[in-house]
Amino acid sequence: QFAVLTIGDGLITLNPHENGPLRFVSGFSRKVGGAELNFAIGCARLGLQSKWVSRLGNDEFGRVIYNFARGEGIDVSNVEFVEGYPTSLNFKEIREDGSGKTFYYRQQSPILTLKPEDMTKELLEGIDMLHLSGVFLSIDPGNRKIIERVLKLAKEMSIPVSFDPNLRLKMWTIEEARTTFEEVFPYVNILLTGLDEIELILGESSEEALVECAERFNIGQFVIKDGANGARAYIDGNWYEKEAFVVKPIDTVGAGDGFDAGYIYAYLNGYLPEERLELANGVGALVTTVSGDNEGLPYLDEVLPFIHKEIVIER
Ligand code: KDG
Repeated sequence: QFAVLTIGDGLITLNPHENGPLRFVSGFSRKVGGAELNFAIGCARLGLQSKWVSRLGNDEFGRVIYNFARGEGIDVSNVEFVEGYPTSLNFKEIREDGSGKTFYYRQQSPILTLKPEDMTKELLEGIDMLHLSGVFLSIDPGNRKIIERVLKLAKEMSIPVSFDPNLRLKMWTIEEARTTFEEVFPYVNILLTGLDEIELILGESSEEALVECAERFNIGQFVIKDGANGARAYIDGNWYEKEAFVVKPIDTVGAGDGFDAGYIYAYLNGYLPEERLELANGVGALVTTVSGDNEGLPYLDEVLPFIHKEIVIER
């Protein structure tokens, strides 16, 4: 199978036992999250080889995340435990419609110890897609050097790059994000972005503005996720569109990461543009039906019958 590589913080994610404002919630379930890790899990479940580069605290929670990732079949040979940096936490607030809010405790994330020198040719050997996200970049300005190095290596080695801006305005300002994305976009082959976030990044989200951005940075596949309204993509001069699947969402956090995994799986396996959007929509939809960032990520034999509306008899 094809191999993907991603880099990012792993978090202990605390899912609330009740919906509504966090200040009234007293019970939480300890789960695992992190945008790039969710992506890596999504890819592994679909059957891709999935490598995740990270740093974890040398503590109980670090072990939880490591064992979880390993249990999902992710290549964790580039995940290290570091002293003096506690594993990051994320408390989630969930509203009645399933949408979520994050409250981070990650000021001293273990991933601050990752260095540009950790990005090597050897790390990228055999990789078919390098997937990066704005979350990692938002953690520390120093991470730009790491991303610059891995992007240059990927270019040298002709490895395509997918990127999800994953704009987190609790982590950095829109100005910082914009300046950083200007540096990253020229390396990106596949951009996977939410409609609302690209509107914040570009200041508008008209079709002309999206095409202008795709052309300015020479982004071959410019994919727009719009949740329950479906997804669109501008690919080599043409627009493609696919409606969303109707589900009853209970926790939408992580749906975008699932969408990305579905899209990249489909692209690597030669699916046509509309089929890529369809699989990605299917993965994203299924994520929202289960509590937790990644528990709902489907295996291939779950998502295919779902998107083709096949009846699965279980008895
Ligand atoms: O996409 C899901 C993420 O938002 C969540 O897992 C936490 O990585 C995370 C982040 O920093 O937002």
